[in-house]
Amino acid sequence: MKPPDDQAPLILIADDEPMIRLQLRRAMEQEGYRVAEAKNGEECLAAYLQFHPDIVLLDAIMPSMDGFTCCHQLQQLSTAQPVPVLMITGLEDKQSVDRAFAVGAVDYVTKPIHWAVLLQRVRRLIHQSHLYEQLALANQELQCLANLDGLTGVANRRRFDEYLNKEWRRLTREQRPLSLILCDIDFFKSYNDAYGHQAGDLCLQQVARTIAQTVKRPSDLVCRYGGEEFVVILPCTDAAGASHIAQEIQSQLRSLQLLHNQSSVDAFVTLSLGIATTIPDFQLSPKDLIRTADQALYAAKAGGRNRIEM
Ligand code: GH3
Ligand code: MG
Ligand code: MG
Ligand code: MG
Repeated sequence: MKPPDDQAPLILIADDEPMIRLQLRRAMEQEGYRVAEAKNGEECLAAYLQFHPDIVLLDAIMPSMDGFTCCHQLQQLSTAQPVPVLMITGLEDKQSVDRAFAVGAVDYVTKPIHWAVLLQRVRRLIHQSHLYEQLALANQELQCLANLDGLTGVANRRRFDEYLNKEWRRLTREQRPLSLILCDIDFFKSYNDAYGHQAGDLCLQQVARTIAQTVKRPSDLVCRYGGEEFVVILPCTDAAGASHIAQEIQSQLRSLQLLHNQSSVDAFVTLSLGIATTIPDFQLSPKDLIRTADQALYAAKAGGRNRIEM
């Protein structure tokens, strides 16, 4: 008999007959699995929430909550992953089999138990359940990457749209302000021409990092809006707050002293910044806020660059 370690798969056994539970426990422990037990459906649900087993071996007929109801409720607990339930029951009729699969069971074994078959099925279900978990994790990572800009590591345009819409709806409900700061590097075309495209990319990375480090709240989001444009979403921030942050971005970037000998406003890389603030409501849309920030940015460019307009 393999001693169970605390990494071993955990099997939850739910059956009202103590003898069956004992036999199942012995068979599972012999394979090196850990075991938890429940006497009925209610206990099974509680044990599932407490222990998060890898799979559930579930009897169909039990007093109070039966296996069908329990299986159905188990599937409602997690939206991420179906709970792997293997029904073990004396019921052999088609109706019971169909009902078990209809409530979410993934496998069905009849009593008297054919032990070799049961063990193979348990092994396969555990394997599948682990694959499913790995897939879910990989998917999460992909989701995360799909929201980031490859060059600078800040959020991309797609994430910007998604987050702005979400915060717009929230702040419409809460009637609190939302600010945007649109930042555009001054004379960046001539920066590329003077220092080369690779240096340009490095410059974009440094500007992105500077903005990201200046912005402090967890709810603030820095995004790459376009080529050399960045946008900061500042929920629950009024015009004065946004203006303060814009000045801070400007001065932090200035202190980096990134040389730009083709700029006619400074010896270093500078930004023009446009701020827009509103209390979102149903008459307006995020597009209006973006347009206002864009107009402010345009005014900053027209007014001589290296400045903030709102
Ligand atoms: P302005 O002060 O009016 O903003 O002038 P500008 O030269 O910055 O503006 P313009 O829109 O004419 O040029 C933007 C430049 O940004 C052009 C493009 O070559 C450069 N650019 C855009 N994306 C990237 C990128 O990913 N890497 C590099 N190195 N350059 C980029
Ligand atoms: Mg029973
Ligand atoms: Mg631009
Ligand atoms: Mg520019």
